[in-house]
Amino acid sequence: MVQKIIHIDLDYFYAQVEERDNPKLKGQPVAVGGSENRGVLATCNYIARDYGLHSAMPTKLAKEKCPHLIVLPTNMQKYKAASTIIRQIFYKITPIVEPLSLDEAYLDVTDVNLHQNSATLIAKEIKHQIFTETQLTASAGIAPNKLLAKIASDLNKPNGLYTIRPKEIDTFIHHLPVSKLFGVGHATKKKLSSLNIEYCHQLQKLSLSTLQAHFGKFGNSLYYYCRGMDKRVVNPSRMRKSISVEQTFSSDLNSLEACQTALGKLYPKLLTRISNAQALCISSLVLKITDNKFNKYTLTRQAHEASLEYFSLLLPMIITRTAHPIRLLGIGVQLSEKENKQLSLKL
Ligand code: DCP
Ligand code: MG
Ligand code: MG
Repeated sequence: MVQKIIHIDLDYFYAQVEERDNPKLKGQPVAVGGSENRGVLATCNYIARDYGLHSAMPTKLAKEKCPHLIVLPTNMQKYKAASTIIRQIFYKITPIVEPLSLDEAYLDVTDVNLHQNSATLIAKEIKHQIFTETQLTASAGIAPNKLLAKIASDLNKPNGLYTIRPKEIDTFIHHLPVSKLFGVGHATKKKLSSLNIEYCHQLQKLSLSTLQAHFGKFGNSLYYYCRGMDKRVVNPSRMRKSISVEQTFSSDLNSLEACQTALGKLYPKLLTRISNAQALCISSLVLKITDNKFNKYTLTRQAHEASLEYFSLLLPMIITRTAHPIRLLGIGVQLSEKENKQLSLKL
């Protein structure tokens, strides 16, 4: 049974939201990100990309390449509001939705009885609904598996749609650069290019055992990916349910004060992880400790933001559960898919 997978990804997401909300920005190079002093671009529109700008580029360098670039600060509340709407559109089509980030998801529409089960027409409808409800454009990739659907959604960006039918896979994959394959980052690309491999048809010539010898377990995936094959299923529960950080101390902590200091150091790390995960909504805070007798304690409290003040307030409540010094401290958040409009992640 052939799967029908749609991958949807919004175009220059943060910058497009800003453009939508301020029509004066239309036609100008626009980026969203940090300041010129140490900041980087979160993203930029396609006009700015023509100047060679891209996500994660230092803002200072971006301004050098494109002096009339307009750089706006991030406004996560607005991006999350748009994300909530697009997810609701996905869930109206099928419950088998795997969100990858705020602007992106896989949908398994194999058994969706809409548009005579044409995944391409379903994708068109999703794009149309997204535009009607958010005035934002998205790109869609339609293919028999996740690997190809994601590659396809990137092909005609912005506002693109690209379908790879089962019988087209061999031709499509033949001249595809290996760097487009899932999991092939800088290091793997370099290793492959040292083996004179740049395209999938060249990679297909390597045996499974050769690939395993060079790349370990990932060699196995590569063997199938370079043939356009991918067994990964759309996993509706993949979105992270919690995010945490912890530290085991080289010498045990003997006082509440020492624990508060340790908490202060762990906290920024937690914020970074939350921000990287692009989580929609916090539902509770979690603290955990292990004392030097290896007794473990956990404290969970409902909360809608990860504030240091609340963690500090909860800390004595968990510390007093043990009479022994503390060897490990962990803090974290539990996440909820449901966005509550008044209460949301505050960084
Ligand atoms: N993002 C970020 N830092 C990065 C990459 C992305 O903060 N290094 C944010 C900003 C993007 C959003 O995530 O708008 C979505 O990321 P995408 O990779 O989907 O990129 P865009 O949607 O911006 O552009 P594209 O049109 O290529 O999808
Ligand atoms: Mg995007
Ligand atoms: Mg994306």
